[in-house]
Amino acid sequence: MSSDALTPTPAHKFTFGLWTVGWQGRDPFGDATRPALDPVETVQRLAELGAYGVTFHDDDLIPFGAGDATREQSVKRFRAALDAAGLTVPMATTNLFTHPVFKDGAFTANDRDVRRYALRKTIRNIDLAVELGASVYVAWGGREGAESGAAKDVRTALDRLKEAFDLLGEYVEQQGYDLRFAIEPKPNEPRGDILLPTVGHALAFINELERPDRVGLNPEVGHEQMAGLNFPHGIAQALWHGKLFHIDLNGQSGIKYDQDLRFGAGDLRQAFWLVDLLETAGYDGPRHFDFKPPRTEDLDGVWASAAACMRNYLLLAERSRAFRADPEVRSALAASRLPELALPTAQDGLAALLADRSAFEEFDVDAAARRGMAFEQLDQLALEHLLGAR
Ligand code: XLS
Ligand code: MN
Ligand code: MN
Repeated sequence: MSSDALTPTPAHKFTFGLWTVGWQGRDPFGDATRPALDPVETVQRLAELGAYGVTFHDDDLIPFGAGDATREQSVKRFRAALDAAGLTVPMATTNLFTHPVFKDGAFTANDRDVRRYALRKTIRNIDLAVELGASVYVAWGGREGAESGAAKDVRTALDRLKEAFDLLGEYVEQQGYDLRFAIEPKPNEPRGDILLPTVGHALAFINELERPDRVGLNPEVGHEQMAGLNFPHGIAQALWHGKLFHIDLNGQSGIKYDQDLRFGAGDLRQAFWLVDLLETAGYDGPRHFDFKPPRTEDLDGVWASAAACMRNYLLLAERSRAFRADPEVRSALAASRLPELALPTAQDGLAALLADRSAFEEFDVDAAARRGMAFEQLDQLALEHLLGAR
């Protein structure tokens, strides 16, 4: 494996949220274990590590409630740092969850004033996102949900959620912005149950919007895995619908709280299949890391963890290339009848299918049932490539 293939460069399109390396380690049981990071330093350090860009919530960059002067100053410093480091801002998002005003949600808060405020807060940051060059705007509705049954009328809340995306789409269109929205599903945390809990729920919701073409997904590895779902399968379906607008890469070990481990930690086999999919399916968006360096780490550990996210992605990409290039894998794929799955089931149409006695009347069901699928040999080859044994 050449060391070049493992050196991150901007061409790999690795991006990080300011809030990821900037996480101070505050959790429900403990205080911060690390000092705050200046976004300017984050930009410099990420550029040194080979990243392509940074992303942010409005409040990561400009303290909540700051006056115009502080706002301008923060943006000016950030922009100067980006220019000096050559980093891009492909995506931005809104913090609609930290301030107590959002305790019952933002776009779906029962309190109408809060909903109107949330839309204005989002629109203000959309202007900044576009100014900084973003083409994707993420919407994670962490507080859109409930802990108890009667507290949220889910069907009405979905009306309000649709209303919000329709208004935001109208605004973006009115301004002539080249900006698409990416909904980020999550099953729970911080709310007991969050609306649009999985990729599938969000895909169905998008179809009900006024401007479905402008809205896609930003799935996060750990979020689907918190629901026990197969992340690469979810991503494959998002790609199939043309809806993978962005992606949040991290690690998660099974069904528990949102761990946000560095990419490659947690479920390594799913990480392998995910990279294999992204690299072979032609996904060309940012590889965005949304992780939290554990609170055990000092700042050196933070940068080591960020570097490891990129290195693990590149290692897995290299393992995927080796897997796909192996002649034994090609034969194993054929033995498992993958090429056959790509053939239409009834290429001559329904009438031909109905007239084909070999398809039913003369079909040897027992013989077909006896045929092994050879999946174990194929999967073992994948495992050996993943382990570096081939
Ligand atoms: C939280 C989400 C959040 C979004 C951006 O679980 O992952 O960080 O990605 O608001
Ligand atoms: Mn997460
Ligand atoms: Mn995320």
